Amino acid sequence: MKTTTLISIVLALVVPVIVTAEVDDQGMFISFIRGDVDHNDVVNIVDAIVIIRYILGDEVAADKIGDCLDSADADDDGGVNIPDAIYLLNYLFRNGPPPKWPFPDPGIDPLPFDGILCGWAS
Ligand SMILES: [Ca+2]
Ligand SMILES: [Ca+2]
Repeated sequence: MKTTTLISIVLALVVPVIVTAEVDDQGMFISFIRGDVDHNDVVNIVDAIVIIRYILGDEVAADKIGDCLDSADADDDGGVNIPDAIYLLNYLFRNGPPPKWPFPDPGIDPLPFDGILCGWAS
């Protein structure tokens, strides 16, 4: 078997899995503001509280985040955890670094395949 044939077979098997895991024909990534967890166009202490409540399993907090878990990943490390809430609080009250892009204006995550998504809008 030629190397190019083998590469084609591997790509044919792998690429559709990646694509179907992240994109379907009905949706796309949606614009968001990182740190604006409750999607009211303002980043404030409520967003940090929503992150903490989400981590603790609060369903109301999960509903506020909706299908944009990426908005809660304030430090854009691909996970939502206590450091994200601390990151926001540090920004809000201790002159810490702002949430990673997209912030303060809405946008699409430049690295959308980090395991956390914001989408889909059809
Ligand atoms: Ca907010
Ligand atoms: Ca994070």
